[in-house]
Parts: sequence; structure tokens; C-alpha cells
Amino acid sequence: MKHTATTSSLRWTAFAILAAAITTFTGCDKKSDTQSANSQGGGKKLTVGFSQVGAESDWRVAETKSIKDEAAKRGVELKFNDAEGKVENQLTAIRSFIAQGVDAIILAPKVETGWEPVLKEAKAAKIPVILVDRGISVSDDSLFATLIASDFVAEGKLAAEWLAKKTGGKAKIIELEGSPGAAPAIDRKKGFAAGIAAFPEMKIIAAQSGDFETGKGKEVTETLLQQHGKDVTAIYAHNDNMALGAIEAIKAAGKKPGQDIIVLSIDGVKSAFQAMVKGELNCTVECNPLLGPAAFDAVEKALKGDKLDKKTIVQDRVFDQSSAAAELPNRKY
Ligand code: GZL
Repeated sequence: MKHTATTSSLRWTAFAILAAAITTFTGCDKKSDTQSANSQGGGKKLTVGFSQVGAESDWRVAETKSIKDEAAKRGVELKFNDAEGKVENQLTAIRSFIAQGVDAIILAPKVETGWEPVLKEAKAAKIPVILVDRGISVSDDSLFATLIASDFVAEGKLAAEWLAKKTGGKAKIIELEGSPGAAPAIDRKKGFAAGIAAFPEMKIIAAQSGDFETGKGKEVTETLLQQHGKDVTAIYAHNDNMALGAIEAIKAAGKKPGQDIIVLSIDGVKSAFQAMVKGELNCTVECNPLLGPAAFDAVEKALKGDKLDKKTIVQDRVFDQSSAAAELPNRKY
């Protein structure tokens, strides 16, 4: 009797294996159907929704272009939303993508918190979410497929180490912070503080957000120079655009940026290299925005059901005036 049971259960097992094999190879569910059709150039195009923070900086504009260019290159239909810096617009855009039944969502989250509800809706709709450029804090990391970003703490540390070397470990620093609640603002502050902790004569004498924008970077620097203009020896900006604004403010105050006050920042955009060649910016830590290829590789892997690493770190380098002129022609953004 036991034998018979074994025989029939063996038959069922064989059938199940055969059925699974057929499903795998023909890709019977919607996602893999779309995926295989798309990669073979036939059938329904992949449709991907991209929720972008805004256009607050040269870096952001370069990131948007990279995602759009890669979508075009891969024949993907991209539904793009510029949230104009408002999280509520990102949440609305993601819900719209879900309602339209996109195949996948790419999200550059403005801030770290508030994403659980909408990501649960995406998960319920079986739409994978790829995070680019900034991380989020969620209790369940199955709510996103992967994060492709730089290590912002490391960037802050690299900036601090460069400044310590440049100044012999002595500096009175104004810190221009990025957008409140944004991962790069939180972590670049953390990394820089950790980097200067070993140097008791490197002090942050004032810190304020310039929201990653040139204009606000200039305004905040003008105000802080009125209060600290006599003491400050260096300005550390969380991105190049705020540093370029600070440079304008330093000049307006009758001082020489890059000489009277050292200016260092993060991103490595072309205009930062031009400012270093002019001697007005001293250092920038690269933060690569060209995330399009990696983002769409992740989309394709997620749709195939492949396991993805939860985080892919983008490698960054430090540039200063000694390397700026030679590197400027190579800059892609
Ligand atoms: C970094 C990115 C930051 C840039 C800024 O990944 O989120 O936002 O450093 C941009 O220029 O505004």
C-alpha cells in the first residue's frame, strides 16, 4: 500500500517539476512575459514609473537625464514625475503609477521617512520598487527591491580628511546642510563630524540648510558671514550647488573664496571643476549621478524574480585643484 502511495506521489512530484519547468521557460506570468517580449524586442513594452525629487541641483538634473536616456536606449516606456521637491507629490505619483499598472517603479526619495504605506500598496500590486540615490528607513526591507546609491557617510569623512590635511587640523567651519530629513544631508553631516572628531582644533561654528540649492546656499552664507565672517576659515557644503552659492556670498563680502576661506563640497559636477580651475572651490568629493544603467539592470532582474543585493554602493573619488584641470574634460555631468 505504502509503495502505491509512493508511486502516485512520485508521479505527482514529476508532474509538478515538469509544470514548474514549463512555467519557468515560457514565463507564464505577466512580468516575465513582458520582460522576455521586451528583451526580444517584440510584444508589450516595459512600462516604468520614475518618481524624481525635483531639479534642485546640477546633480539632480544629471541623474534625471541618465534615467531618461537609459529608458530610451532600452525601449522602455518611462512615466516621469518631477515632484518639485514635495514628498506629497512623490506619494501621489507612485499611487498613480500603481493605478496605471506599471511593470516597475524607480524612486529617488526626497526624505528617509514616510514611505511604508505607499510601498505596501506597490508590493500588494506586485510592482517592484527600485530606490536610486537616497535610502529610506522602513521596518520591512522587502518593500523595495534594492537601493543604488553612494555611501554618504564615507563622502563626509573624505571631505573632512581632505580639509584636515589642507589645514593641518585647524579650521573654524561653516556647514551648509542639504535638505532636512534627506539621507545625504543626514549622512554627510554624520561622516564629516566623525572625520573631524580626531582634530580638536577643527570646529563647526555654524550649520544651516541651503536645501541643496545655489540660491539658498548663497543666502545662508551671506547671513552666516555677517555673524561669523571674522572667525570662519572654511565652508563645507553638502553639495556643489550650495558651495557655488557660498562662493558668490564670499565674494560679495569682499573676501577671496578658495584663499581667505577654503570651500569644499560634494557631487563633482562640471561647474565645480570649473570653480576649482578658477581657484574659487578647493575640493569636491564625487557622487556619481549616472545611475540609469544600474537602475534598469535592477528593474530587469527584479522582474525576472532574481534576488538583488539590498544595496549597491556607487564608488566615489576626491578631486581638488591639483587634479581639476586635467579631469574637467572627462566630466560627463
Ligand atoms: C545625492 C543626491 C543629492 C546631491 C544633491 O545622491 O541625493 O541631492 O548631492 C542633490 O546635489 O540635490
